Amino acid sequence: MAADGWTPTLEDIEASRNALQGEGHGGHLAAKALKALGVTHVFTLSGGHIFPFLDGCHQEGIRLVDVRHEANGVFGAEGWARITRTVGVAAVTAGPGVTNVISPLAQAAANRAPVVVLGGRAPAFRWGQGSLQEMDHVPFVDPVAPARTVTDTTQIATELISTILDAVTAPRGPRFLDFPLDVVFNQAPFAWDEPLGAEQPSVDTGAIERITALIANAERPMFIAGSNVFMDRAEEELRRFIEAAEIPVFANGQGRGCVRADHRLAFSRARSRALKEADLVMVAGTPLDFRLGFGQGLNNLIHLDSHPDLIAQHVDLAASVGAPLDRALSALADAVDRPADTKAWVETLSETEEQKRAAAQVELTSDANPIHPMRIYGDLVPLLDRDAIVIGDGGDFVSYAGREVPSYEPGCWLDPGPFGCLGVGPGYAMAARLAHPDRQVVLLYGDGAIGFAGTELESMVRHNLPVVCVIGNNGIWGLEKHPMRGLYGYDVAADLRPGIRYDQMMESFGGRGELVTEPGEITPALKRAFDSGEPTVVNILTDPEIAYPRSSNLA
Ligand SMILES: Cc1ncc(C[n+]2csc(CCOP(=O)(O)OP(=O)(O)O)c2C)c(N)n1
Ligand SMILES: [Mg+2]
Repeated sequence: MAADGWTPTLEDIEASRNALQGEGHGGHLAAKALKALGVTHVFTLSGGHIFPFLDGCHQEGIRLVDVRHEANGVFGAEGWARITRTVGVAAVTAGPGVTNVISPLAQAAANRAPVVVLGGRAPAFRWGQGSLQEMDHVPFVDPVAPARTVTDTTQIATELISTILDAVTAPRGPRFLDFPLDVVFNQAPFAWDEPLGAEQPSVDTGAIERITALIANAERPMFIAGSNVFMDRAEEELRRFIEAAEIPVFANGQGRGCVRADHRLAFSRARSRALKEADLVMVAGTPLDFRLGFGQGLNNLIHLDSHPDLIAQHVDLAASVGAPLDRALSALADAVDRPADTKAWVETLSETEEQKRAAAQVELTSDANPIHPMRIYGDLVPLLDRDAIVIGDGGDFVSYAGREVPSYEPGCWLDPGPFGCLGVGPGYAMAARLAHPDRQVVLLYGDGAIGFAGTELESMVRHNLPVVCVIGNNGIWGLEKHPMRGLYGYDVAADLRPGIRYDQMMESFGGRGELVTEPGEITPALKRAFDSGEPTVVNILTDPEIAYPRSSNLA
């Protein structure tokens, strides 16, 4: 779908009907249905079972983004979905093509990302006789992404349209359809049944009243904005609400940038202090999971999310609203008649924020050699445009980025989220650059993480997607090595070969490479990378002895 985040209405789809008449094989019918929904890109890796989809997309002018491993195609679709706030589509071949995408589907499920995967499938008319890659995918895909087999060529468009509308409607998430070879190669006229419009949950006005009463009595309220604030296009209403109520706001995941980092009510570093001292904690658009201490011990906890199914059941809530966040926050902004008196509280948080910011300067400007990973951010952040899209794939190196890279616009930050699957980077970054060809796209890459999907740097070059990939190359699985040492006094299975020339790997793929070993070389190398307009790896050797100061727990 279009990069400006258009989600089609039933009327839009109906209007496409006449433009998309005709007959075709099943793949062509599917491509017409995708086109009717405004889908412009499909991520894929070829295989005979899905030739009709590839042909259909080619005929209909849908861009195929072909990759080197199916997982990265589905990460691409997930990145597309989470950046454009519309459906991300991938097509994968039967058998191993499908088994290869379980991790990305599970990640899309954890992120509630509207991803639709089209799978090939051995022919129905020979089922049970041992066709190539014959396997019933549905029973093992279904637990991570609702899965169905399409059994009739004439139903392809109808099933695909209703599946996509289901995926993009809160509580959102990935869906899977597979298509037996005979069903997708057969011909049929293009037709679809009108999809049913989904009922949107309404905003509970009683809950809005309770929340405004709690706000009126609060002295130290805080608001945490998570990814569904962005997915529900609620950023304007969020800003209106926090300004009306004078509530300091912190961001989680894609909530970053929904209120710009330099807004007077936006905070990040004072978060743990705020969580400890707040007398009212409003969490919107993110689960109350390990990232928020499971919501335990928080005073007057309020949970808002896009759908009633997403509201936490494991903690006592002072109030909750399960409805689209643009509407919930709009109702709240309208209902707040006077701001809370939070002046002293906002000042306290500002002081903490400033102290922590000042304390970080030593590391951000460090001249140490080997390079301190923080120094990379000291040099990188001033080179970023306000709408740069920053993607994290790695351990400690990305944790530093989470602290140091500010977001000034919604949809500028993408990390794996709570499922934490390494290897997402190239898929997300390619999707970001395809969706926003005029913006800086930066992939922050651990040297461990690059091992999962590093050959996709070739896809990045082949598709001419000038992403700046910055590798924090410490020669270790840092986020595992240091905690293991802390726990057992030694570590095992945590080393990589130091100094690997990932820059040369990128050059061999036809892209640009830069090796950086001195702190003073970081800024010039990054500038050259941004100016080059070519996909570039900036391979920065960093100090393996530096461990991210970590307090979070696994459970
Ligand atoms: C698919 C997958 N496998 C393993 C892990 C566990 N894990 C999380 S962070 C990490 C280390 C990452 O190392 P690197 O990318 O080099 O970053 P660093 O911590 O060294 O900065 C590992 C192995 C994971 N999150 N995902
Ligand atoms: Mg590493």
